[in-house]
Amino acid sequence: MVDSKKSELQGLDASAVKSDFPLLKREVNGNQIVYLDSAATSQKPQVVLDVLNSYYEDINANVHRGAYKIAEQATIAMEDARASVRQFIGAKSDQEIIFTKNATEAINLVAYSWGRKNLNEGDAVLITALEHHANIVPWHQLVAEKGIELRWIPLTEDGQLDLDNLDVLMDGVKLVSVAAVSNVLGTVNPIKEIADAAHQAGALCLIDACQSVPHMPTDVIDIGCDFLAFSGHKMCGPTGIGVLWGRREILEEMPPFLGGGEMILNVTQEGFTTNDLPWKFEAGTPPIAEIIGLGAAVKYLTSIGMQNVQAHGNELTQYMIETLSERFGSDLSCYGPQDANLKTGVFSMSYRDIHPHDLSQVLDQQGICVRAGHHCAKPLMKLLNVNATIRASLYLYNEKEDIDALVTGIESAGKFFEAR
Ligand code: C6P
Repeated sequence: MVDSKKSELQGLDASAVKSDFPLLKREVNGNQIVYLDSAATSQKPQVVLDVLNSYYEDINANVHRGAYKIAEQATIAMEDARASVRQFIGAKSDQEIIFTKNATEAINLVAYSWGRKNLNEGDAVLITALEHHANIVPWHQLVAEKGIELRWIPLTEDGQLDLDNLDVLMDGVKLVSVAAVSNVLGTVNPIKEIADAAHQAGALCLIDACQSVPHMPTDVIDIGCDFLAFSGHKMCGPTGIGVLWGRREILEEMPPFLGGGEMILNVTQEGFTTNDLPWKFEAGTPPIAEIIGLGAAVKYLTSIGMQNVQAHGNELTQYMIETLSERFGSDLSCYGPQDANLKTGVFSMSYRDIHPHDLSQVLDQQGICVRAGHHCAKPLMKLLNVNATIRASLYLYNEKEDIDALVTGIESAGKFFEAR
């Protein structure tokens, strides 16, 4: 099915891909929906919806427990999904793939387990000025609890990481934790270079890959990081499922995060022993359907080809940059790099003096879904000197027509507010 939608050379047929996503067929406020909020969450293809349904209809049972047929089938389906995820990110072993609720929980797992064991007063954690709150607040908590220092890599004028003083910033750092792609600016960060610098300084490196894994090929060995966190719901999978990948030797040394069933080998009145990886970090009944759904999402993306997804994203990003500057000139400020080679299809904007929430409401009347607000990146908003922006974000099912619809929508919103 999907094979016909991919060109062996490059690119994909977005219109054919779009037809895989039932929600994109609906109308909103009397208009065909134009979904431009995939950085918040992506839509789900029929194959993922079908797998969720068939789990509940055919093999719904708890995993790693029952010795009966459907329990066995559910366990196999879940562990098969783990293997698909492992392959998708180039990891060496299924034992390194830990299922969490989302990327937020994956980063918190590292902060609670590795951080509380290895960080002490005076140790530094280095993050960047463009991080999502999920990669800020867990470290703030360790500042309060353990007296660690939180350091920030600054940004250049055009929203790239300013790495000029990286050597100085690395001094005394135990962990560098960086987003691969900014959820506000779309900036693609040089994570290989940063992981390398972290290791040279004797630090570990965590990559928040929430906005990169859905959009480009990922290979944890090639990146050279120690941890990688991402969410299933931004990559065609269900909500409620995320992944922490970690290097096995590091995970082995980490204490469990949550305690309960599944994460133990033995429990007595005196204490407990922990299960093997990855279950040591998966306390309680896992989100079985969601894990299986994520496996289906990964297979779907793989069948299209992540090179093709990336190439399509680049093409749309280039088109968006050109179209916005041609049509709006200085009426529209677009934050972050304005070079398609330096960013993904995430566009945070201010249009004239129209408040982003007002603008998004007028766009909604035309069926156009964008996000308005601080995008869970308040330190970055402060640097940009704004309280909120309007953000349009693209994915594999978007077409140039969607960008044209956004442009027309912004123009008509401009006229609407002019007339008031
Ligand atoms: N960003 C956005 O609209 P969760 O909520 O755990 O699935 O993902 C957290 C997260 C972590 N890092 C980055 C870079 C992210 O973009 C996100 C989620 C969404 O931008 C929801 S706030």
